Amino acid sequence: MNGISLHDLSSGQKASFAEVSRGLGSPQKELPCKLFYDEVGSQLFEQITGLDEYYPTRAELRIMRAAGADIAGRLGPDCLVLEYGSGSSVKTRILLDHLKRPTGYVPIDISRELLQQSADDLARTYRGLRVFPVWADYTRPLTLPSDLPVGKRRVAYYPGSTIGNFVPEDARRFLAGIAGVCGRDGGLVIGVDLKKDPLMLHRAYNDALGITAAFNLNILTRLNRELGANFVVEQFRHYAFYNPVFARVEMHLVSLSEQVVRVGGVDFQFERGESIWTEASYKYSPQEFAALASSAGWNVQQFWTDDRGLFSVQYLTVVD
Ligand code: AVJ
Repeated sequence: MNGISLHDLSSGQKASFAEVSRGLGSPQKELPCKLFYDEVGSQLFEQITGLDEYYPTRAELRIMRAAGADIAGRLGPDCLVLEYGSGSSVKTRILLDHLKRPTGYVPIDISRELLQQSADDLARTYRGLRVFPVWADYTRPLTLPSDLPVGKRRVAYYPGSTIGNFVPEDARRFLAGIAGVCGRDGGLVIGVDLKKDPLMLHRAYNDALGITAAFNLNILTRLNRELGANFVVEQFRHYAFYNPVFARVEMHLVSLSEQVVRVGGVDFQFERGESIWTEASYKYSPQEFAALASSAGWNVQQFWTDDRGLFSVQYLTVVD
């Protein structure tokens, strides 16, 4: 069975050599964190969400279960739901369980396999729900399918605190872009991880089982496969820490030796101890996020948090 057909923007397909060589060629080497999410990486991420130390997913799920009815009530009936980075769509189900007559659901994801699977699963569970999966790298401008149902309003769902992966200026631009996509009367339900004890953050990105390390290192295996690179994975160390100056967790892959790595026919020199910066995960105070949202054309209407104040789900509306 083929399942629902994907709207294929083919940008999520393969690591781009141009992007990778630009990143590895800069003084502080870096790789875009979207490269984590190949098939293996997406599975590793799913494992991360179940780890004892990784509090965000559980906290967000608890908030969604407690506030689901309230959220759906605020969104109102007949809305078209667009989800950025839908992944396994687990949290989406809580939203869909409460939403009144959604006119359609548009999951957008970079991982083809996960997108196909969850789109098919959702369509099977929610009989009558029109699902329009879009396979795309949503960090780039994208053209949505032209045949989307109209409904009363467009609302975006952006859970997981993936907004934290953008540096604040890019986050602002991205949020402003969503405001444009949703248009007048648009809404956004977004998961935002909050500032907290740095040791708790440290543990969340340095789990005892080493799943986060495997997730980080998998990016090198992917480049070996897709760009014919020759990274020796054992020659790199997963290194993650919370930087309170920038309020972000940084993940790096640190070279354990002086070495040369060939990627797509080009040599890249590594000093011993030199890092590739693979991810930033910004944490916000409620006030800071409200200011960021406001600079992007959104008003925070409602803020929900868990009993320990670790994570937040926020409902934003487009400023008119
Ligand atoms: C999916 C981006 C929210 O930043 O916490 C998990 C990804 N990285 N462990 C995060 C991630 C390392 C995650 N987000």
